[in-house]
This record gives sequence, structure tokens and C-alpha cells, in this order.
Amino acid sequence: MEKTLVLLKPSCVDRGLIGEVVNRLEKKGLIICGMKMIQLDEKILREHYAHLVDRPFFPVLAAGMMATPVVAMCLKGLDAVEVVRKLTGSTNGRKADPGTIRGDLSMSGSQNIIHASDSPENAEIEIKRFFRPEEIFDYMPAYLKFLYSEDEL
Ligand code: IDP
Ligand code: MG
Repeated sequence: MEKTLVLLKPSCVDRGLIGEVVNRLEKKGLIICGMKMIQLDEKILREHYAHLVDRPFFPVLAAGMMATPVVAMCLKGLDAVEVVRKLTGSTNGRKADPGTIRGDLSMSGSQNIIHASDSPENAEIEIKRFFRPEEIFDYMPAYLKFLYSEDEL
């Protein structure tokens, strides 16, 4: 089953929205296979946001991501990467569709609640960036046969 990496950003943690976002992901049927709170630093953020390091907003982004600890989650499901990106919504909370996490919970293009891997390849890299192998738990929930039909599994 495909895995993806989510970070609940300081905008989520500080505003007391961890439960709200975890609830949405759980209710959708994503299986939580790793979850922990961590304090990010400049080094890991330069790696994680390598595609943005040269952008003028990077210092503000990095400071925002270090403002509180974040919650890192590894989620599992069929097409988990695409499903979580859809639940997440587009980058700017003011433009994200209502019904999405960002569209419902954020007013910002930077303080936008959640990070979600954008491809299965990046998900693998990002899961390794934030979790040691022994922190990922590959169990299957008892309700699996009610979450998917037999021919999907
Ligand atoms: P994504 O989170 O929707 O995948 P990316 O382009 O990968 O968007 O950007 C990573 C993060 O960098 C965004 O979630 C947001 O927090 C921040 N960011 C992206 N573009 C801007 C911008 O133009 N201004 C300020 N922050 C930005
Ligand atoms: Mg991205």
C-alpha cells in the first residue's frame, strides 16, 4: 500500500487544530502508520524545501516552520499521495477550495496548516527524512475489508 508523509505545521499546532486535521485524515480512511512531534531546524528545512531555498520568502517560511514543534505523520492507503494532496487543497489557503484542509482552516499562502508529499517518489524520500524505520508500524486495521472492496486489495 502506498505511503505518504504529512507535517502538521506550526500554524496547525499553535492554533489547536491537530485533532481537527488528524480527524479528517482518519475519517477518510487513511491508516496512520507513524506519528510523532518534532522540532525542525534550519538544516532539515533546507533539505525539505530545497526547491524553495533561493526564493525571497524562504527565511519567513523557515522561521514559521520552526516557530513550534510540528507533528510528522506517515499515512498509508491506496493512492495515498494523491488522496492526501486532494484533501490538503492548493497552496494558498485563501484560494484553496472549501472542503479542503487549507480551504477550510487557513487564510495564508505560507501559514497553511499542512505539508503533504507531492509524488510517491518524494513521499519515500520524505518518510526517510522524518522517520527512522522502527518508527513506522506496518499493521493493518481490523476494518480493512469495510474500507476497501476485496478486488481493490
Ligand atoms: P505545497 O505545500 O502546496 O506543496 P510548495 O510550492 O511545495 O507548496 O511550497 C511549500 C511551502 O512553502 C508551502 O506550503 C508554503 O508554506 C510555502 N510557500 C510556497 N509558496 C509561497 C509563497 O509564494 N509565499 C510564501 N510562502 C510560500
Ligand atoms: Mg510541495
